[in-house]
Amino acid sequence: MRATEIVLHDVELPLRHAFETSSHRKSSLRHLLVEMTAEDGTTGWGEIASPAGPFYAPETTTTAWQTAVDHLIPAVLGAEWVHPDEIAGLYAKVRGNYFAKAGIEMAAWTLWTAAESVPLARALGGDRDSVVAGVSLGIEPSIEALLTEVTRHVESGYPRVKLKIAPGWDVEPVRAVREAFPDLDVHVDANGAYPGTAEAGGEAAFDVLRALDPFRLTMIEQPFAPKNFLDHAKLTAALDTPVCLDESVETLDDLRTALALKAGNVLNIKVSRMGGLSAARDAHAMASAAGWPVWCGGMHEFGVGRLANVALSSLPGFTLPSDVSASSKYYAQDIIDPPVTAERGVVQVPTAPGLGHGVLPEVIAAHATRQQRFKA
Ligand code: OSB
Ligand code: MG
Repeated sequence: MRATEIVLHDVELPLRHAFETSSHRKSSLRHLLVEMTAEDGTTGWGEIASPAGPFYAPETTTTAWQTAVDHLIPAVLGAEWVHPDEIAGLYAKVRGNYFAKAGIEMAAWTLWTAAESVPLARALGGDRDSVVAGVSLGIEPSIEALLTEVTRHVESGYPRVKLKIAPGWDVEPVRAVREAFPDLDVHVDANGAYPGTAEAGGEAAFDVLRALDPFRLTMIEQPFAPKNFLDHAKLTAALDTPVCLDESVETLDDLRTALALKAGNVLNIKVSRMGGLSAARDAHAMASAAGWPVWCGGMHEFGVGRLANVALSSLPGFTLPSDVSASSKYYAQDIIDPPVTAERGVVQVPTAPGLGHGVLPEVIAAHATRQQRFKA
């Protein structure tokens, strides 16, 4: 297979509900769509779902565009390959930049599965027809506003709710949600906002996290900074509540480190964070073999990245609900047709070849702020 044309689309979609994390607040999102065409005319799509700013990972939309243009697209355009597992090898010399790599590699996966007439989920080793979705709720201006959001999503059938926490917004919101919903599957995600024991306030932060233990949370996700494996290990040993890693695991080597140190006991696998579907599939195999349950995390993807997440979530080790909520949770108009829907929190895995849903070029064009075409 040979990609002879790649078009990069810089697309901004308005969010239906502003989203706030421990670091910033957003009312629209800009992602880069990768349209990859082979010499026989078959097309695949990928999504570079980098946040605009370097707060989740070092990449930004701007650096991802530049890395794709200067390094990844030149390496992939015109190169011969037999299977998408070979794509990462084409730009093996490029360090990091996992979001940019993931979008390019995803386009190759959807291109290849379209050409082979096989659904993306099956090609990855998925064996489920549907996957269970959870929602991720941002930091709200008040506990009342948070309870309104939780209620809205529980009433629309989502069986799991993840709450973003940060120092100062942790024990009280968790207590309020637990009191209002005694049996709900609730977990929290700190995006690394708590200081570790080598930093000022680290001991106090440890006590706050310990105070979350009685609330029967399904997990505490990424309390400490990405490279702080040791405090994650210390917390894992200290709590009954499982500890989940997100930002810490960008590579299979990071995962080996986490497994060896017992720096958690659950893994959030993000296609974007791990540089693509092949690495995400391999992380799933490695974590599952070690007995860690996994789930698929999201980056508020548009439909292309969302469908890749749905396909990945159909693999057997994805035993916890994934962040693959309906397109409509975030976007009034998605760029795929039909949009991803959830029926009482259950999302169907597409059975059509490739990505499995159509892509809407006119919607992409209407929301694109720039487009650039590259030819072999
Ligand atoms: O940590 O999971 C995270 C979005 C941006 C940055 C980090 C995270 C998130 C989410 C998104 O939680 C969840 C989703 O896409 O549904
Ligand atoms: Mg997370």
